[in-house]
Amino acid sequence: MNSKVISVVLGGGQGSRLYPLTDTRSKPAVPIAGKYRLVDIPISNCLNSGIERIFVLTQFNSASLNKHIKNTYHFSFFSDAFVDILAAEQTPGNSTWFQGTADAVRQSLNHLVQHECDYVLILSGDQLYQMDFEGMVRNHEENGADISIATIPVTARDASDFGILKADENNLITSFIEKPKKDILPEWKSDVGDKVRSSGKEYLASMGIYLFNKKLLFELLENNTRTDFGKEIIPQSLVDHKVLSYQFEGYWTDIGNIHSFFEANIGLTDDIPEFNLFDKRPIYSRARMLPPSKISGTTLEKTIIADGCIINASRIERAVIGIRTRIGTGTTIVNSYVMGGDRYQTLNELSEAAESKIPVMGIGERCYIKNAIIDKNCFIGNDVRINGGPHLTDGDFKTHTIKDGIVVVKKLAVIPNGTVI
Ligand code: ADQ
Ligand code: ADP
Repeated sequence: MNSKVISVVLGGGQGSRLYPLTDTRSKPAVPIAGKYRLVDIPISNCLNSGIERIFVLTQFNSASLNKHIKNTYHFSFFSDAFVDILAAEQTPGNSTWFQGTADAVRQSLNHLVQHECDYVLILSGDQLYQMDFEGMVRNHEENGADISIATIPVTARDASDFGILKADENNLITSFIEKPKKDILPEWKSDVGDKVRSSGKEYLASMGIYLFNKKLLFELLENNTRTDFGKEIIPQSLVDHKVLSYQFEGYWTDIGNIHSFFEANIGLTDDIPEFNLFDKRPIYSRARMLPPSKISGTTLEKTIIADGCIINASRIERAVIGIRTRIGTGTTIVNSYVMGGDRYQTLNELSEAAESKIPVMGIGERCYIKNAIIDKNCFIGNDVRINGGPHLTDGDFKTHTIKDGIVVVKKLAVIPNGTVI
C-alpha cells in the first residue's frame, strides 16, 4: 500500500448535467458499462496504483451508493485500507452544503487530518480513464513539487470546457485560466510537440486531477472561503508555489453530461475501444453472483451484455445491455445503453402482467429502440418505438427526457404498449 497518499474523489455536485440519471441517485452511483458505477473508475485507478485509503465526497447520500461501496470494497481486517463516503453534512461549525470542489474538500479536512500521509490526491468522479498514479507521485517527489496537475492536450473545440494552462520546459505551470472564452483562446496555445500538434490538440488542459502536499492543502483551504480549485485555488497558487504539469498520454474523457456519458458507453462496443475493460488492471465492482446471460434467436453486432440477462430480441447492434435485462422477442435495439434491473419479476408477476396486458420489467416484444439510454427497472411495453436522433427537440417529460437527441427513459418508468417517442 502507498502509505504516503490519501485520495479524495469528488463524487459530484448537484449532478444536474446528468439529469435524469441523477434524479434519484447520487452521481457516483450512476451505472456505467452495464455492471459498474461511475465511482468504480477512480477507485479502481487508486487501488491499481496502490492507493488504498479513499474518501468519496458526495452531495447527497443515497442508499444505493452506500450499499455499493459497502458490498464492493472489502479489505483485510489487518489493513488500514478504506473507501469511505463523506456526504455533505451540517455540523455546528458549518450549516451549508458543499459550495464547490474546494469547499467540499475543506469540509473533509477534519477527516483527512486523522490520517498520516504526505500527499492528498484529488480526483473527479465523472471521468473515464485508466491512469497509474504512482508515476504522478514519483514525478511530484523527484521534482520537489508543491502541487502537480495531470494534464492532457485538447483541441480548440474542447478547450473552452476545461482549465487551460501553459507550462515552461521544466513543466512548471506559468499561467492557468478556467474555461477560457473562444475569443481569447489563441493566446493559450502551448508547445505540445509536433506529433500531438498534428492531431490538432494544441491546448494543454487540466484533467481536474490534483496532487497536493498535504500541509499546503490545509494552508490553502483553512481560514478562507475560496470554493473552487479551477477558478480560485489553482490560479492563485501559481505565484507562491511550485505547481507542475504531469502530462498524461492515454485515453481520458470527461463524462459529466448525457451526451458524453452516452458516447463513452457506446464507445465500449468498438472493436478496439479507447477505454479497455479487458485490461490486466481490473475495474472493480460489486460481485453479484448473477447467473450467466441466456440469449435466444438474437443477432448480436458489437454488443456488450452483462450478467443475468434473458434476451429473446431479434437484433441488437452497438449496444450495452446491463445486468438482469429482459428483452422480448422481435425487438431491435440499436445504438443504446440499457442499464438493466435490480431484481427479477417472479413467474407469477409475469403471468399476472400478461393477463392484464401491462408491461413487464425490461423491454417488451417487437419494440424498436435507437439512440436511447434506458435507466434501471423500466417497464417498456410491447410494440414501443423509441427513435432518438437530432430530429427530436430537447425536453423533459414524465417518463423520459430528451437531451442532444438522446432519449433517456427514467428509472422505473412505465411505457405503455404501442407508445411512440
Ligand atoms: P469541471 O469538471 O467543470 O472542471 P466541477 O464542475 O467543479 O469542474 O467538477 C469537478 C468534479 O468535482 C466533478 O466530478 C464534480 O462532479 C465534482 N464536484 C463538483 N462540485 C462538487 C461538490 N460540491 N461536492 C462534491 N463533488 C463536487 C474541472 C476543473 C477544470 C478541469 C476539468 C477537467 O475545474 O479545470 O479542466 O475539471 O474535467
Ligand atoms: P445493483 O445490482 O445495481 O448493484 P442493488 O443491489 O444496489 O443494485 O439494488 C438492488 C435493489 O433492488 C435493492 O434495493 C434491493 O433491495 C432491491 N430488490 C432486489 N430484489 C427485489 C425484489 N424482489 N423486490 C423488490 N426489490 C428488490
